[in-house]
Amino acid sequence: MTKNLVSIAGYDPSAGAGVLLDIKVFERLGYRGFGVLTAVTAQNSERVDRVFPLSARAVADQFGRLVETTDIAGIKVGMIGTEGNLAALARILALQARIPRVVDPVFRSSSGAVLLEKKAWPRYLDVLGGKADLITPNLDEAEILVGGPVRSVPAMREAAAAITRTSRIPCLLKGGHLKGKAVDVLFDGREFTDFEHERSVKDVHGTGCFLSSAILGHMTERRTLKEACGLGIALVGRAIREAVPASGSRWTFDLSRGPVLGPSTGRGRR
Ligand code: PXL
Repeated sequence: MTKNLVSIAGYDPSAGAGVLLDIKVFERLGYRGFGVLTAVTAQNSERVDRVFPLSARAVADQFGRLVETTDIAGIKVGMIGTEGNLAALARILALQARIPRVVDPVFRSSSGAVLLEKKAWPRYLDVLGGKADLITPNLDEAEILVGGPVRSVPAMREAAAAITRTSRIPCLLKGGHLKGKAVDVLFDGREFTDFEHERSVKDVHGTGCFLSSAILGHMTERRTLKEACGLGIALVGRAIREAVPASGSRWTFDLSRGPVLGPSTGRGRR
């Protein structure tokens, strides 16, 4: 049986990020993708113009009706929008402890638009504490979560451990924008793993969404967290190399071509 994965995130009509991208990643990996919207955005490949959050009731009911008839194997959370939706998400995730849950703390877009209202930032780790199996901040988001600069690999290790201590969630801290080498640091609650990778010369929209979705897929395959992160990082690297120009200096993923990429290949289902 094909596994069902759910993205709970924002709607980006340009499909460069958010629920639309997540579902494409799930399906290219061989899963069935489902989506629960937290907010609608008006944006294009250059900037997020406006955010229209949905109510916490709308989020809870979308998810509630979906799981009444769909057996889900994993959940990924991206853009949340509001403090009310953060609380709704905490209730949803707490009831799904038997499946892998990845939370990607999306606070603002690369163009600076606020994607989670600011008053919720300091509460993020507390509210979601113990209710997910991986959290995937980038350097900017880690600085917001720990309240100080995170600009080197040792500082990344310290920040990842601090985030896990506060949230009781293993942390993959993405260092793609680090000066010098590009390295992501995983703290699984016991040990650190560094994933060094090529620095992207392309400014690709949605890499965080892509990565957390790909890692979730691999987590549902009974991989260790370390293996799932390594596979997800390798996959997003490949997708970045194959990304296509969007507009200006920005690039976007093109998942319309090519074979199924992931763990569900080779099982004779396709
Ligand atoms: O890449 C972060 C992100 C996530 N989700 C949605 C977005 C963005 C960035 O613009 O619009 C819906």
